[in-house]
Amino acid sequence: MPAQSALTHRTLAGYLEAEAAHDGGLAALILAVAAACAQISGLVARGALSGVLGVAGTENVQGETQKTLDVLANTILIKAADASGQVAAIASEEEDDILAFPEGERRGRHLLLFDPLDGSSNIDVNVSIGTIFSVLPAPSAAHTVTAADFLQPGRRQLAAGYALYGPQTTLVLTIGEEVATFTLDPATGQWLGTDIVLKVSPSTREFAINMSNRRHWAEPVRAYIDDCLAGKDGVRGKDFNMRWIASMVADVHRILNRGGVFLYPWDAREPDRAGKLRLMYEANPLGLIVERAGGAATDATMPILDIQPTSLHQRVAVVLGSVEEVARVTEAHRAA
Ligand code: AHM
Ligand code: MG
Repeated sequence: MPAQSALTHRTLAGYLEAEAAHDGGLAALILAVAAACAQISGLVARGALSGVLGVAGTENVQGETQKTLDVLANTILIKAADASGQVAAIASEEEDDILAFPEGERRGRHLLLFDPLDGSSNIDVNVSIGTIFSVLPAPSAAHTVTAADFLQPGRRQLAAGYALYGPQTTLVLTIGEEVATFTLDPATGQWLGTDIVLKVSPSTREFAINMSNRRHWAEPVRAYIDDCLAGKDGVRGKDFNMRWIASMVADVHRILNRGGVFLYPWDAREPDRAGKLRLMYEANPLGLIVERAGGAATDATMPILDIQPTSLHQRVAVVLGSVEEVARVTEAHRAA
């Protein structure tokens, strides 16, 4: 059950003033990103009426067809971050290269990363989607930021968050030690703190995986899921439920509220690729939030947050959620 906290109806600005008092630039950047998310939420809510459905007709660096909303959300976030005056450079899932201010024009001390629209396959079918973001420290030297400056392990993130555009628009943010939740009031455009403290329960009876890929999985994943499916009659001795929203933000949000384990493992369809999801834009921010909420996040061998990134758009296998299940999957891989 979600616990109660003293956050009720405190504005995001008020929360940041208290939590990030030592770093006004970071607070201003998060407020700018949150305002961009509120704008995206407005477009999402109006759907066909705001002309955001359908494909843009372009491809991103990963060879994926961009949806209209992928491109719009990307532009809105870049403009907001730029206007905040708090970023030294930006990396986006939808941009081939980083966007950096040239030497001499550099402003903020932060690197901003985002997946502007997570769960793109759900846009046109009116299912929950989201925006994921994180902030890393910029190098202190005055040189123009390069992609190499972004290659910092997830543990170095100064803040991470997501906006979930579902029945309600929710902002989940970690800055400091706790994970805080805000709800967008569409009447005023304000983000208001809600009285929910997200906590991932250590054990669970619910898993999330795209089952249609079963035949492509490595043996430890297949064995783990088969054991869950065997339920009471199998070695686990308990029945499991399954959910798969195909929006990582929405699956993670459920896990933060009621526990569960999420897997997007390596599979044999593209054996040279570590996984489908992106380390810098998806796994690191959500991994930090899940860890801070008492859960665990690994690539099936080691904590996501300890991975030393080697490239900006790097893929990674992801196992995250309730610690007992993540440990079980991770140990099975180590033993294999
Ligand atoms: P996206 O960022 O292009 O939307 O892709 C990431 C999404 C995740 O949100 C989700 O967990 C996964 O892709 C769904 O993949 P699949 O369509 O294979 O189920
Ligand atoms: Mg995504």
